Parts: sequence; C-alpha cells; structure tokens
Amino acid sequence: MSQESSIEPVLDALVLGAGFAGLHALYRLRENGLKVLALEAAPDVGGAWYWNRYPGARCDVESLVYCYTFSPLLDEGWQWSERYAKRDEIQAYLSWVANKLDLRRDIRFNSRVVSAVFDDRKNLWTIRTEQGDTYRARHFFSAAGPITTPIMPDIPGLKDFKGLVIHTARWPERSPDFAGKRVAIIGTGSSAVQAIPIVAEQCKQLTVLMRTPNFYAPARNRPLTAADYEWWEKNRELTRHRLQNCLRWGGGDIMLDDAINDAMFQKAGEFTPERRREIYEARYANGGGVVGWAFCDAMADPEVNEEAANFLRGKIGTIVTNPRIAEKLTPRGYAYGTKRCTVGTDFYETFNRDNVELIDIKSEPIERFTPEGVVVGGREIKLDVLISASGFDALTGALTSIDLRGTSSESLKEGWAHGPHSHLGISVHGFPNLYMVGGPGSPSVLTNVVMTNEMQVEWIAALISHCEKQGFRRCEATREAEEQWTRHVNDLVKGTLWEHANSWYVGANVPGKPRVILAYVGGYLTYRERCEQERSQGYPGFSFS
Ligand code: N01
Repeated sequence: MSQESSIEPVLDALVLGAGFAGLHALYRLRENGLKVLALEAAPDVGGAWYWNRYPGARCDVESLVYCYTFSPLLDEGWQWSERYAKRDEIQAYLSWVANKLDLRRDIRFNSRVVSAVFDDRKNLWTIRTEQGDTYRARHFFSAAGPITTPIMPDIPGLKDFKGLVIHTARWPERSPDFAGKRVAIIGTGSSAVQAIPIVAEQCKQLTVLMRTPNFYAPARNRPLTAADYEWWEKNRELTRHRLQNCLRWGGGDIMLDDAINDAMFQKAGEFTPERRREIYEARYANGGGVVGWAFCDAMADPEVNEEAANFLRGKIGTIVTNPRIAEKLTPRGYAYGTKRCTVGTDFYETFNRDNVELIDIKSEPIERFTPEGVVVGGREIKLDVLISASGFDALTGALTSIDLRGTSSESLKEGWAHGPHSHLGISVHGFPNLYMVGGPGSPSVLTNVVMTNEMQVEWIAALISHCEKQGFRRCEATREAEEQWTRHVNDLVKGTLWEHANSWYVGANVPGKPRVILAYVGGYLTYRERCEQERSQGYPGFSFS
C-alpha cells in the first residue's frame, strides 16, 4: 500500500494514533489476524510524547510502571535510566517498541484524520486525512489520546505580539535559545511546573502568569541503579498485580514501604493524627503525585482531604523564602486532587530566584498583549517569548475535532454538545464499530493511563474477535446501556469534591464546553471488574448484527 494512493483497499481495522495505546492496538489486532493500519498525525510514533517536547518534559508516573506489560518481549532489552523518565527517553522507548514489534510498516505517518463517516449499508468506515488520503475499514479503533488537543488562551492583542509564541504541546524540534531573553509563561499546571525551573535557569527574566495555584509535590527524581533493578526483578510481578488490584488511582509510588502503601486501603480515621502525619511525611519524602491520596477516603471525606491539602500547603513556606510569594502559590478554594496535583523538581525553589516574577492574574488580570509584551495590572512587561502552558481540550477534543458521523445525521461533536455519552467509555450508540481507548466515561487520566489503556486495548480486541468469530458485521452499545453507564458516571460524582473545582476534569478550562465529569471516578479496579463482567456475560450492553 502506498501513501500516495487516494483510496486504500478495505481494511479489517484502522487504528487512530500511534502513541502508547495505538501501538498496542496495532500489534494486538494484527496478531489476531486482522488486516490493520494505524494513522498518525505526527511524523513518528509517540502520540502525546511526540508533541510534548518542552524543556523539562518528563513523566510524573514512575518509569518502571509507565511502560507496557502486554508482551514479555518488552520486558527484556529496555532499562529506564531514571525514576521518572524524560520525554526523550519515553519517545525512544516507544520507537524501540515499534521496531521490536515491527509495527512501522503498518503505520502511515503525517496522516491527520479529518473525517470518518460510517456507511450504514456496507457497514464500513470511510476515513479521510488532511493530506487527502482515504481509507476504508470495518472497525475504527480510536487511540487518539485523552490530552492531545492543545488550547490557546483567548487574550486580546495576542495576535499582534511580535515575539515568539509557543504552546508546550507544540514545542519546536529545535528548542529556542532563551539566553538573554525575556520570557513569560501562562499557566501553572503539570507542564508549566516542569518547564518553569529549566526556562528560569536559561533566560534573562521569567514572568509566571498564574491563574490558579496548584497542589504540588516534589518528584524526588534520581537515576535508577543496579540495586533498583535487582529489586524490580524480584518485585515486578507483585507490583503489577498490586496496581491491577488498586482500588482507585493505580499511580506510582511503587517503592514505598509496604505499611505506608497499604494505608491507602484504609480510612484516615483508622490512624492516629500522629501516624497520619508520619504517613504524609513518608509519602512526601518518597516523592510523586499521590502524597495526598494516602487513605482511601481522601476524595470522599472533606476533612480527610483538607488534612492532606494542609499538609502540602504547609510545605510551601518551608521552601519559598518570601512569605508574600509563598501565600500567592498556596492553593485554596478547591479540594486536593480535584485539579491534578503537579509534580516536579525545584518548582517552588525557582520562585526564590531574582530573575523570576510571579503574577497572580486573578488579582492583576492580563489586560492585553501588545506588539512588545503584555499589560498586566496597568503596567507593560516587555517580552521576547510567550510560552503557553494552557492545557488541552481533554478527553473529548481529539474526537470532536474530527467530522465523525455514524448512523444518525448528528456528528459526534453535535451528539456530545451537552456532554459525552458512551457505554464504558468505549462505545457510542449510533457509531457502530467505533471503539475508544482513554475516552470520556473511562477512568483514563485518573489512573496510570498506560495501564488502563492496556486493559482497554485487550478488551476491545477481544470484542472485535467476538464479532469476527460470530460473523457479526456490526457492533455498538445499546441506547439503554449507554444511558445507564453515562448516568452512573455522572451520578458517581454528584455531591463529591470533584464537582466544585474548575478543572479540565470537568471541562471548565475550555470556554463553552459543558461542565460534565469527563473521566470515570469509580477507580481502576471497579472499572476493570465491570468490563470483565460485560465480557463474561456475553456483552449484554452491545447489539450485534
Ligand atoms: O495543562 P493544565 P498542562 N488564562 O490544563 C492555565 C498531563 N501532563 O499542560 O488552573 C490564564 O493542567 C490554567 O489555569 P487554571 C497531566 O494529566 C502530564 O499543564 O485553569 N491561564 C493552568 O494553570 C496534566 O494535568 C505530564 O486556572 C490559563 C494551565 O494554564 C495535563 O497533561 C506532564 C488560561 C493549564 O494547565 C495537562 O497539563 C505534563 C487562560 N486563558 C502534563 N487557560 C506527565 O508527566 C489555561 N490557563 C505525565
């Protein structure tokens, strides 16, 4: 098949994306005997990790559990160099996987999908790319990623600004030289927290334009040693088993002392205040993003949540020397964990530098950009570069930016105008043979995404195999199952702490996006068990024909 041809022969399946989930899906479907291709907008594999090449970009989940487990082939021959892998190392890992599993021959790069239309008569998807190629496939497998569609802030005058403007998720391959430059960064989310310390070291002056302070914990990154790998060889299976059976988040913290780790399965009230403090301290000393999820009721009981929040708030003034700046950086007014806790190295320390200014834009709003800089609180700050670490149209953006049409006249975007609906976050009624990994209504970004992706890829591949074996040409969620699951996802969040924060978890960061919980908050284990039940009962939430 050549990339020049305008219409390809009919495929059994087409995979959207060649990131973590897409590569796995391509491998599994091919192993299952299907004729399958993957389309990838970027010129290489990697997905979100291809695009997010900003200074300091690295994973905030531990490397040892931020990788594939589906093939023993992939446990041999790769060693992570650091506890939290840099973006370049993750990209190299995915490239290594693609080569090792011989996936590249079935990936079409530089192929951004712009439309996908289901032919109701032939039961075929027709998928078109921006480059003008057309593909037809019986099954359409979206592995487009939950945080892949960047958004830019809509600020007056931004178009007139003459300096360089870069979004962290569209960082140029050759990173700009910041030496002698006056730089501003919008945002203090996960990306900004990683970029700020590095850019501050390189540039003349850095202005941080912060709208909402986030909770933050140090990563405590370090090289992985031979002793770590010795430990890992002995504990790999047990660790994976634990993560698979993790009630809720399934994040990192894999080398924590067992007693501290196991407290996560108990309520805070089962421990004395002194012991709770020790547990928070141990988690903080160990590093990582789930310091505050020390007990199972951290997101259910406001008092427990507030204790965790206060613990982290209390650390700020021990690092930031100017109390006024420390106070500005202190997150208040929303519960810990309802906006993603950020993780980094020397983030708070950076605000002790003479060349860094923090502006709280809620009290000193950005008025406008000018050709030379930005006007904030009535004064113009001259700038050479603006970095926008302003986030993503998360979970839904990747699919709603495609003209996706199923059996009704409504596009997916129109159908989701009041909030996404799906069965298990995987299948949408009216869109037969379309499957989503990391979609809205699945636990996705509230878990170790690589682990949840793997589970979903295997589950969807089994569903497709079921269709193939039974000779079904069509498979989609029933309307009833979709309504039930969507209600369940939304009900779970009612009256909880999640409802109130202005986070991208509820779409609050995108003007006009309906305020609806995007990820399933019921936890990884519950979700996995629910999916297993669906499969073992013969897929009662799906209709086949
Ligand atoms: O984006 P964000 P991100 N005017 O949406 C601010 C994953 N990730 O790229 O909080 C002014 O979190 C916005 O302010 P506010 C991870 O899941 C993972 O940092 O909305 N400010 C916020 O401070 C993460 O959560 C890794 O008030 C504006 C920031 O910009 C997700 O990606 C590394 C604004 C956006 O923060 C997104 O992180 C990096 C405006 N108009 C990211 N609009 C790993 O390590 C937005 N902001 C795996």
